[in-house]
Amino acid sequence: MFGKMKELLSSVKERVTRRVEKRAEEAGAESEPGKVKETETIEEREKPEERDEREEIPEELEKPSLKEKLKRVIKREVMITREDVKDVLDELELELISNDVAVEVAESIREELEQELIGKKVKGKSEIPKVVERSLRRALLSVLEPEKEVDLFEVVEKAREEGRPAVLMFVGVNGSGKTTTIAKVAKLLKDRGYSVVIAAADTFRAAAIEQLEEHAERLGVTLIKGEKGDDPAAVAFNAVQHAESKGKDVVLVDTAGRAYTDVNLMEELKKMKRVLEPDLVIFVGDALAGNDAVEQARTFDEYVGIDCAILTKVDADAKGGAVLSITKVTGAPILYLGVGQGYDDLKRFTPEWFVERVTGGESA
Ligand SMILES: Nc1nc2c(ncn2[C@@H]2O[C@H](COP(=O)(O)OP(=O)(O)OP(=O)(O)O)[C@@H](O)[C@H]2O)c(=O)[nH]1
Ligand SMILES: [Mg+2]
Repeated sequence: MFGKMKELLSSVKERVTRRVEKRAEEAGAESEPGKVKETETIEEREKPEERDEREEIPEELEKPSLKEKLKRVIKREVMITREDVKDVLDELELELISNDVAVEVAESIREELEQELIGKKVKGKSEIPKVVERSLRRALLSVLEPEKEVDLFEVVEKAREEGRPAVLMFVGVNGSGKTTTIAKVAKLLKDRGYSVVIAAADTFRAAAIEQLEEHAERLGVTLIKGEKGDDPAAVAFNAVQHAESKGKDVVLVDTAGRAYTDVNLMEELKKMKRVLEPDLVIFVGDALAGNDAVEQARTFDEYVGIDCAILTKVDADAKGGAVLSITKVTGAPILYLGVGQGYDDLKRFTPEWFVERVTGGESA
């Protein structure tokens, strides 16, 4: 998961570090040895082996080797300059884009990084990669910050307090994983003790209804369905009425996959939203579609307004571009990631988890 993204970020860290180190070395080699010594850190001076050496050799006779000089020089404070980072960040921006990161998101990450890095003072070899990593984390977190937080369970609880079922409507293009995700969410909610009704409002294909029937049966949740070709809004509305009359907690509305370029079908979705007044419109996108998933989200957001997103097939996604881009482009948070075909393959998403994962925390 996200292997390529991780590689790319780690190479940025290395390259910036090497640049800054090299410049520090060059600057140090030009300066007086005495000056260099002044900036040695306490830690270095206290190293017992070096103390021993100094005791043996009178200070005025001590001629440090070039290697040693460089070792000391690297302890000096250096300021990161535009020169140090420019090429690397140029490349990073392009590489992010070729990793399916949306252009505006890649630009934003680059700008954040420039602001974070240029002018920053770093001291010592070990501090440079840490500073770069911290800056990377901040830049990534900033594009993952939604306009509004959404918590699935809070939404369900709030509706419950109001004495009505929460209505969650799932939208997305063909094959993005809506039906599978609904089954996973139904399981998640059921495991938490909520009663769930699924509305088979994908009346476009008979097979879609059968697919949901199978899930509902296996999960032990109620399915409200119509016939192939029925008005999807009417089927969903029936499901909500059923849930209201039976005191159920949540209605999950499956909708037919549709091309986001198909104006009629997008209008149909708009109508469904008007009739249902869902608590959440959840965009389901296939992470493997990369930048196209981001464009889909943008268009669904423009037409119907999306409150949050779930990205699927992330188990096979090396690039991570869609995951990194969707929130910045739509303002909507990612709630979960689909990480397999089983009912439990739904992972809670947080920006911190993602950033940790791609910037190479040990466990990631
Ligand atoms: N590996 C993997 N496969 C997934 C995941 N989510 C869904 N799939 C698979 O993707 C395929 C399509 O999933 P569906 O749930 O039928 O997609 P849909 O959006 O309902 O499709 P339509 O109703 O035709 O628009 C199925 O083979 C799923 O098993 C996931 O997180 N990981
Ligand atoms: Mg489906």
